[in-house]
Amino acid sequence: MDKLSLYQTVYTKYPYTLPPLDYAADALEPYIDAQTMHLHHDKHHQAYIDHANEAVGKYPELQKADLVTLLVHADKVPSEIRTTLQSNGGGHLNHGLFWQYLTPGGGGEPHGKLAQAIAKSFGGFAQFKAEFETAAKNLSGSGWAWLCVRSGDDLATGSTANQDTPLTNRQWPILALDVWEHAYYLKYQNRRPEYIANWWHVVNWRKVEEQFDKITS
Ligand code: MN3
Repeated sequence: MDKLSLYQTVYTKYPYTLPPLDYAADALEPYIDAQTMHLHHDKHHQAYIDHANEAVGKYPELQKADLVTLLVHADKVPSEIRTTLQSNGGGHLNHGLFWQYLTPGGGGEPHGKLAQAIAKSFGGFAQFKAEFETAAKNLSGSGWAWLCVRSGDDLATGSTANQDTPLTNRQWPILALDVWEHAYYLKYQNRRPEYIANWWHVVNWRKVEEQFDKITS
């Protein structure tokens, strides 16, 4: 099966729509505050969607393709909207993943096959965590930190600038962390490391395990 299809959802069909959160905006307190969640989900994410819809709205032939396909095959997107779609379509896809991997009462450590793969790829959970944090902290400017499946059950941490997606490089994200300032500035100001440290408390490992199982099955 084409792994790309695992990232195609009802929300990545044109016209793109905002996936509702599975939890209340204040449910991730005190780690991620309600005001940030409202602005981030209802305003920032919606703006990416609006801009992506506006761009694709001019090209009926693109509307039949899933957004994931358009992002991975950017060469097939007219140059007039390529950058707009990369930023805004990418923003829509990335945020859709980000919300899924958050949950109140999250945190802890993964179990099962994912735990084994983390041990194999990084040496252990603590080593993985340190490597992921380094990727997130060292990213200069705006972007995302990722845990991705490379091939088989081999895992890697990494980052992308702006709204780029690891899917372009055929890496399969199973965990996403938004390190744009809009994701944390209201509560944490310039303290990105503190935001990252607190974000671990709301990671939805059950969802990450599920995605890992789908990608590797
Ligand atoms: Mn964001």
